[in-house]
Amino acid sequence: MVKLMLALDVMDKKEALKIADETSDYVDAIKIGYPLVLAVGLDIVKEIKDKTKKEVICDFKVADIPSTNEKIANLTLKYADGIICHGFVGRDSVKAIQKIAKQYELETGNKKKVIMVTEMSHPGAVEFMQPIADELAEVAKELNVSGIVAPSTRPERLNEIKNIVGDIPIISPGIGAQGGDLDSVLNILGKNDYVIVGRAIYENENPKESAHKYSILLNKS
Ligand code: BMP
Repeated sequence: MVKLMLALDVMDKKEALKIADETSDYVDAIKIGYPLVLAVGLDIVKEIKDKTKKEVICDFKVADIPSTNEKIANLTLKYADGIICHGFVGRDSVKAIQKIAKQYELETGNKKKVIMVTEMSHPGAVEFMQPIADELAEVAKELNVSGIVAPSTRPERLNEIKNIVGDIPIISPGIGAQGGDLDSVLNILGKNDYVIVGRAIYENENPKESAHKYSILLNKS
């Protein structure tokens, strides 16, 4: 069974907590990014974790020099279970985040995930990212990151990237609002992988029902 990660890109605290709470029976993890954190502050990570007891991943697509990446990772991983970063900035920048994740793991005993983007799901990703995505996937494997991001909007590319990264878990956006074909994606992904769904759940008039529907579809995989 492929897992479900809710992309909680709403920008209101009450709404975020309500949706997180009412969908929590059906989602395996919650992804929080700039829209919510810039709107209401980083404390929302802890609040959502406390309320749902779910894994919370911060999607900050960190892409800076190693010393700045370290600072961002330090602030983020205090409460978040994982952080998403870019790999195109170079191995040293990713390793800086992995170093902080390791420190937190040693201090707290809790696993902290460092997830690296390979190819993005939007049309513009074919311009600059797709040509280097296979190499990024090789780097992800070499660095033994905890997960990679790869697109559900291009199942053929998802498959190629999966073949490169092997057993590194994939978190894959593009199902729902971006029009990705769930059946094709479920033929590729496995039990350690996640499908990310955002708007199709939180913009639905009944987010709980929508999350339930996706969980049933994924259960059949
Ligand atoms: P939605 O299901 O509403 O399209 O949301 C997808 C989520 O995944 C958003 O949070 C977006 O920022 C993120 N995302 C993406 O869509 N494509 C990528 O390549 C990488 C992402 O993190």
